[in-house]
Amino acid sequence: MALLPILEFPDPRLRKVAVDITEINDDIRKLAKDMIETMYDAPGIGLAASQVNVHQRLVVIDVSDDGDDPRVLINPSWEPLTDEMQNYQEGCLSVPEFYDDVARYSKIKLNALNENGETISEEAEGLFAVCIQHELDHLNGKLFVDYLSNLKRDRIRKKLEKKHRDDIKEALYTAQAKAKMAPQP
Ligand code: GNR
Ligand code: NI
Repeated sequence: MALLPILEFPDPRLRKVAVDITEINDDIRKLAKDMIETMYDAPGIGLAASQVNVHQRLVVIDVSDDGDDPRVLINPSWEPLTDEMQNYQEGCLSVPEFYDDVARYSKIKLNALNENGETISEEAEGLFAVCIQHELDHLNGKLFVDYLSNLKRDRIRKKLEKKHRDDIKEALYTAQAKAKMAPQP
Protein backbone atom coordinates (compact mmCIF):
# COMPACT_ATOMS: atom_id res chain seq x y z
CA MET A 1 0.00 0.00 0.00
CA ALA A 2 1.43 3.32 -1.03
CA LEU A 3 0.20 6.78 -2.00
CA LEU A 4 1.95 8.16 -5.05
CA PRO A 5 2.73 11.89 -5.55
CA ILE A 6 0.68 13.45 -8.38
CA LEU A 7 2.36 15.76 -10.90
CA GLU A 8 0.67 19.13 -11.38
CA PHE A 9 0.27 21.42 -14.42
CA PRO A 10 2.43 22.96 -15.88
CA ASP A 11 4.94 20.18 -15.08
CA PRO A 12 6.54 19.22 -18.45
CA ARG A 13 6.54 15.53 -17.45
CA LEU A 14 2.73 15.56 -17.93
CA ARG A 15 3.46 16.14 -21.65
CA LYS A 16 5.29 12.82 -22.20
CA VAL A 17 3.60 10.24 -24.43
CA ALA A 18 3.28 6.93 -22.55
CA VAL A 19 4.48 3.65 -24.10
CA ASP A 20 2.52 0.41 -24.46
CA ILE A 21 2.84 -2.18 -21.67
CA THR A 22 4.40 -5.35 -23.13
CA GLU A 23 4.09 -7.65 -20.10
CA ILE A 24 1.38 -7.59 -17.41
CA ASN A 25 3.39 -8.73 -14.37
CA ASP A 26 3.32 -8.21 -10.59
CA ASP A 27 5.08 -4.82 -10.93
CA ILE A 28 2.22 -3.59 -13.14
CA ARG A 29 -0.41 -5.04 -10.75
CA LYS A 30 1.35 -3.33 -7.79
CA LEU A 31 1.39 -0.02 -9.69
CA ALA A 32 -2.33 -0.40 -10.49
CA LYS A 33 -3.08 -1.11 -6.81
CA ASP A 34 -1.11 1.94 -5.63
CA MET A 35 -2.81 4.10 -8.27
CA ILE A 36 -6.28 2.94 -7.12
CA GLU A 37 -5.33 3.80 -3.52
CA THR A 38 -3.99 7.21 -4.65
CA MET A 39 -7.17 7.88 -6.69
CA TYR A 40 -9.48 7.11 -3.71
CA ASP A 41 -7.32 9.15 -1.34
CA ALA A 42 -7.27 12.25 -3.60
CA PRO A 43 -10.28 11.72 -4.12
CA GLY A 44 -10.83 11.28 -7.85
CA ILE A 45 -12.75 9.10 -10.29
CA GLY A 46 -9.77 8.29 -12.51
CA LEU A 47 -5.99 8.38 -12.61
CA ALA A 48 -3.50 7.85 -15.45
CA ALA A 49 0.01 6.50 -14.82
CA SER A 50 1.42 9.65 -16.49
CA GLN A 51 0.08 11.66 -13.52
CA VAL A 52 2.27 9.68 -11.11
CA ASN A 53 5.31 10.02 -13.41
CA VAL A 54 5.11 6.49 -14.86
CA HIS A 55 4.92 6.86 -18.63
CA GLN A 56 3.28 3.54 -19.47
CA ARG A 57 -0.23 3.03 -20.84
CA LEU A 58 -2.16 2.22 -17.66
CA VAL A 59 -5.20 3.98 -16.17
CA VAL A 60 -7.54 3.27 -13.28
CA ILE A 61 -11.17 4.45 -13.18
CA ASP A 62 -14.03 4.19 -10.70
CA VAL A 63 -17.17 6.07 -11.71
CA SER A 64 -19.48 4.02 -9.46
CA ASP A 65 -21.70 5.88 -6.96
CA ASP A 66 -20.24 4.03 -3.98
CA GLY A 67 -16.60 4.08 -5.13
CA ASP A 68 -16.33 0.31 -4.88
CA ASP A 69 -15.80 -0.66 -8.53
CA PRO A 70 -12.20 0.11 -9.52
CA ARG A 71 -11.33 -0.70 -13.15
CA VAL A 72 -7.79 -1.21 -14.44
CA LEU A 73 -7.29 -0.42 -18.13
CA ILE A 74 -4.03 -1.45 -19.80
CA ASN A 75 -3.11 -0.24 -23.32
CA PRO A 76 -6.58 1.28 -23.65
CA SER A 77 -7.99 2.74 -26.87
CA TRP A 78 -11.37 4.14 -27.89
CA GLU A 79 -13.31 5.18 -30.94
CA PRO A 80 -16.47 7.33 -31.20
CA LEU A 81 -19.78 5.52 -31.80
CA THR A 82 -21.64 8.77 -32.58
CA ASP A 83 -20.97 12.35 -33.79
CA GLU A 84 -22.88 13.60 -30.76
CA MET A 85 -20.83 15.46 -28.16
CA GLN A 86 -21.63 16.08 -24.49
CA ASN A 87 -20.34 18.99 -22.42
CA TYR A 88 -19.15 18.08 -18.96
CA GLN A 89 -17.55 20.27 -16.32
CA GLU A 90 -14.19 18.54 -15.95
CA GLY A 91 -11.63 18.68 -13.22
CA CYS A 92 -8.23 17.01 -12.95
CA LEU A 93 -6.05 15.94 -10.03
CA SER A 94 -3.12 17.46 -11.97
CA VAL A 95 -4.96 20.82 -12.23
CA PRO A 96 -6.25 21.07 -8.67
CA GLU A 97 -9.27 23.26 -7.94
CA PHE A 98 -9.99 24.39 -11.52
CA TYR A 99 -13.05 23.19 -13.41
CA ASP A 100 -14.38 23.97 -16.87
CA ASP A 101 -16.61 22.59 -19.61
CA VAL A 102 -15.07 20.24 -22.20
CA ALA A 103 -16.94 18.65 -25.15
CA ARG A 104 -16.40 14.88 -25.47
CA TYR A 105 -18.00 12.15 -27.58
CA SER A 106 -21.14 10.99 -25.77
CA LYS A 107 -20.82 7.32 -26.80
CA ILE A 108 -17.59 5.42 -27.43
CA LYS A 109 -16.23 1.90 -27.85
CA LEU A 110 -13.49 1.03 -25.34
CA ASN A 111 -10.83 -1.61 -25.94
CA ALA A 112 -8.22 -2.51 -23.31
CA LEU A 113 -6.74 -5.30 -21.21
CA ASN A 114 -7.37 -5.73 -17.49
CA GLU A 115 -4.77 -6.55 -14.80
CA ASN A 116 -5.07 -10.27 -15.68
CA GLY A 117 -4.43 -9.69 -19.37
CA GLU A 118 -8.08 -10.33 -20.28
CA THR A 119 -9.62 -8.36 -23.14
CA ILE A 120 -12.07 -5.58 -22.30
CA SER A 121 -14.30 -4.49 -25.18
CA GLU A 122 -17.36 -2.48 -24.26
CA GLU A 123 -19.46 0.56 -25.03
CA ALA A 124 -19.31 3.54 -22.68
CA GLU A 125 -21.61 6.54 -22.18
CA GLY A 126 -22.06 9.36 -19.71
CA LEU A 127 -19.41 9.98 -17.06
CA PHE A 128 -17.56 6.71 -17.86
CA ALA A 129 -17.13 7.84 -21.50
CA VAL A 130 -15.97 11.31 -20.37
CA CYS A 131 -13.46 9.80 -17.97
CA ILE A 132 -12.01 7.33 -20.51
CA GLN A 133 -11.41 10.18 -23.00
CA HIS A 134 -9.87 12.36 -20.23
CA GLU A 135 -7.52 9.55 -19.07
CA LEU A 136 -6.48 8.56 -22.62
CA ASP A 137 -5.53 12.22 -23.20
CA HIS A 138 -3.16 11.98 -20.20
CA LEU A 139 -1.38 8.98 -21.77
CA ASN A 140 -0.88 11.12 -24.88
CA GLY A 141 0.48 14.10 -22.90
CA LYS A 142 -2.72 16.11 -23.17
CA LEU A 143 -4.69 17.88 -20.40
CA PHE A 144 -8.26 19.21 -20.25
CA VAL A 145 -6.91 22.77 -20.02
CA ASP A 146 -5.64 22.33 -23.60
CA TYR A 147 -9.29 22.56 -24.75
CA LEU A 148 -9.73 25.97 -23.06
CA SER A 149 -8.78 29.40 -24.47
CA ASN A 150 -5.13 30.49 -24.19
CA LEU A 151 -6.30 33.20 -21.80
CA LYS A 152 -7.99 30.74 -19.41
CA ARG A 153 -5.10 28.26 -19.58
CA ASP A 154 -2.52 30.99 -18.88
CA ARG A 155 -4.54 32.23 -15.92
CA ILE A 156 -4.68 28.69 -14.47
CA ARG A 157 -0.95 28.18 -15.15
CA LYS A 158 0.00 31.40 -13.31
CA LYS A 159 -2.18 30.57 -10.29
CA LEU A 160 -0.75 27.05 -10.01
CA GLU A 161 2.84 28.33 -10.44
CA LYS A 162 2.21 30.66 -7.50
CA LYS A 163 0.71 27.80 -5.45
CA HIS A 164 3.81 25.68 -6.17
CA ARG A 165 6.13 28.51 -5.05
CA ASP A 166 4.07 28.93 -1.87
CA ASP A 167 4.10 25.14 -1.26
CA ILE A 168 7.92 25.11 -1.45
CA LYS A 169 8.21 28.11 0.93
CA GLU A 170 5.85 26.43 3.38
CA ALA A 171 7.82 23.14 3.25
CA LEU A 172 11.12 25.01 3.85
CA TYR A 173 9.64 26.93 6.79
CA THR A 174 8.30 23.72 8.35
CA ALA A 175 11.63 21.91 7.88
CA GLN A 176 13.53 24.80 9.54
CA ALA A 177 11.10 24.96 12.48
CA LYS A 178 11.50 21.21 12.93
CA ALA A 179 15.33 21.47 12.83
CA LYS A 180 15.25 24.18 15.57
CA MET A 181 13.06 22.00 17.79
CA ALA A 182 15.38 19.00 17.51
CA PRO A 183 17.57 18.40 20.61
CA GLN A 184 21.11 19.72 20.14
CA PRO A 185 23.85 17.08 19.88
O1 GNR B 1 -11.50 13.04 -10.42
C1 GNR B 1 -11.69 13.44 -11.57
N1 GNR B 1 -12.89 13.92 -11.92
C2 GNR B 1 -13.25 14.19 -13.23
C3 GNR B 1 -14.40 14.94 -13.45
C4 GNR B 1 -14.81 15.23 -14.72
C5 GNR B 1 -14.10 14.79 -15.80
C6 GNR B 1 -12.93 14.06 -15.61
C7 GNR B 1 -12.53 13.76 -14.34
S1 GNR B 1 -11.10 12.81 -14.11
C8 GNR B 1 -10.57 13.40 -12.53
C9 GNR B 1 -9.36 12.64 -12.03
C10 GNR B 1 -8.21 12.87 -12.97
O2 GNR B 1 -7.55 13.86 -13.01
N2 GNR B 1 -7.95 11.91 -13.83
O3 GNR B 1 -6.95 12.06 -14.73
NI1 NI C 1 -6.82 14.19 -15.08
